[in-house]
Amino acid sequence: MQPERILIIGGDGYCGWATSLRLSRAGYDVTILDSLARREWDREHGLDSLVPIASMRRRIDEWSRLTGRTIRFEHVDATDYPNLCRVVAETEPGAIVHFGQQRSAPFSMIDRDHALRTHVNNTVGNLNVLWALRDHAPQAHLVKLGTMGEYGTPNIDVEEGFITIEHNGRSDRLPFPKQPGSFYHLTKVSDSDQLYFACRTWGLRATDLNQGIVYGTHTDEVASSPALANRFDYDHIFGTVLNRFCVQAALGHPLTVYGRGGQTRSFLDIRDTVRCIQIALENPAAEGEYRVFNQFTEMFSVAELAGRVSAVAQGLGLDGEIAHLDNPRTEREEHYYNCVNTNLRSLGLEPTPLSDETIAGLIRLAAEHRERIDARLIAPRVEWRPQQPRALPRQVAS
Ligand code: NAD
Ligand code: USQ
Repeated sequence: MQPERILIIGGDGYCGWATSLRLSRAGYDVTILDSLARREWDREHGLDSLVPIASMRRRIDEWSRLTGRTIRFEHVDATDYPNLCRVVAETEPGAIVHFGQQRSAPFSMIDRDHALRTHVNNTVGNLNVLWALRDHAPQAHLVKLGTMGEYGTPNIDVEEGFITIEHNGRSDRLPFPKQPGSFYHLTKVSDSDQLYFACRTWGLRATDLNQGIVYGTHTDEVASSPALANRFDYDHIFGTVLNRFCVQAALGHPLTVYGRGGQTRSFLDIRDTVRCIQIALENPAAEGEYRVFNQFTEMFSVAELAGRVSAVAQGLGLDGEIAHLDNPRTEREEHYYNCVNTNLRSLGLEPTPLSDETIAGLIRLAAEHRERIDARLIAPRVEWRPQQPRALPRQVAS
């Protein structure tokens, strides 16, 4: 039997690269489509991965040399509809995994331009993927990366995508209310609506993976050669909280807790990200089905995470100091938070809990690459509510 062909959009990124290698190793015939926009955004903002990452060509050659397996690469932007359709038609995928979006909340809040770029990139890209599926691969299973942040922090338990509501004596199962916390998170809400509509209307099959915050970097495959290394972001735009805290601890920089740190979020190890994607692929949605899996394994407040990292850092002879900064974001710092995550568990996910060994490993990794850390990139600079009035747009001012 031919191996299942799979198209991975955004396969050069943090989650996408680790997943591409895992699926290739598992026997899937992998094609990566990526615009390499993320590398460009890094250059534009003076950022760089803590761990050096090889070019896409070098990555793929190294994988082929080590395993004898081929991964094809298409340097295409999902917003370029003709080329996206060409790749989908040529690949004839059994499934498409869509990671390929601008994924930083702070990036989307820098100014109107960044909010707009995020919306065009993510929303047009997602619409294009749906139309390309409809017209060129209608049987393919779409596995789309959403985010737990779509739900916000409601004062009730967060269900997996849908909630049964009783109203005026009638009852219905309806999409769970969404209260996203940034223009980036808003794009994911729009994507979810688009997916649900496309499944209802055209009979597409889709799994929306509402993923929590990913931490870590190593999976067996990316750890097998420096040329296969995964990116690891620590800066104030793309770095996520736990990864950032570990780099800060290694540097002797106080851990940057925003506000009181009672903000609670969902988390998972990148090793579980790749397992979850594989589980979703092995158990595809039915024709016309739109389903949502909450993809996380544990919930922590930011203050709890800072405490965990601080304790491990001190055990390694580091300061592990914790600082409470004025919160640059508009978000609740104390709130109820309890999210359901039974769908992936019931399909066989065995969670990897956050361990002190994992935290220590990340601190050591950061120490190893200490000379690459730019301490100026740590303090948050993007304000959700800027204090200063902005200048008029240029066309008006001149
Ligand atoms: P990343 O920035 O490391 O990777 C995204 C990749 O997509 C990059 O290689 C980029 O070049 C590519 N890309 C972006 N726009 C594209 C376009 N229009 N066409 C083609 N390629 C494009 O991000 P990541 O951390 O790997 O996140 C992957 C997905 O998972 C995103 O959709 C993100 O919203 C979601 N997610 C990430 C996290 C996390 O903690 N990293 C948590 C929840 C959800
Ligand atoms: N935070 C700090 N200190 C820091 C960085 C962050 O206190 O130095 C706080 C933030 O205020 C926020 C929480 O930590 O309350 C999480 O922030 P984050 O930057 O780690 O995560 P977020 O902006 O939510 O975005 C990340 C990914 C995004 C993904 C999302 C999953 O960048 O792609 O969608 O996590 S979720 O949060 O479930 O929506």
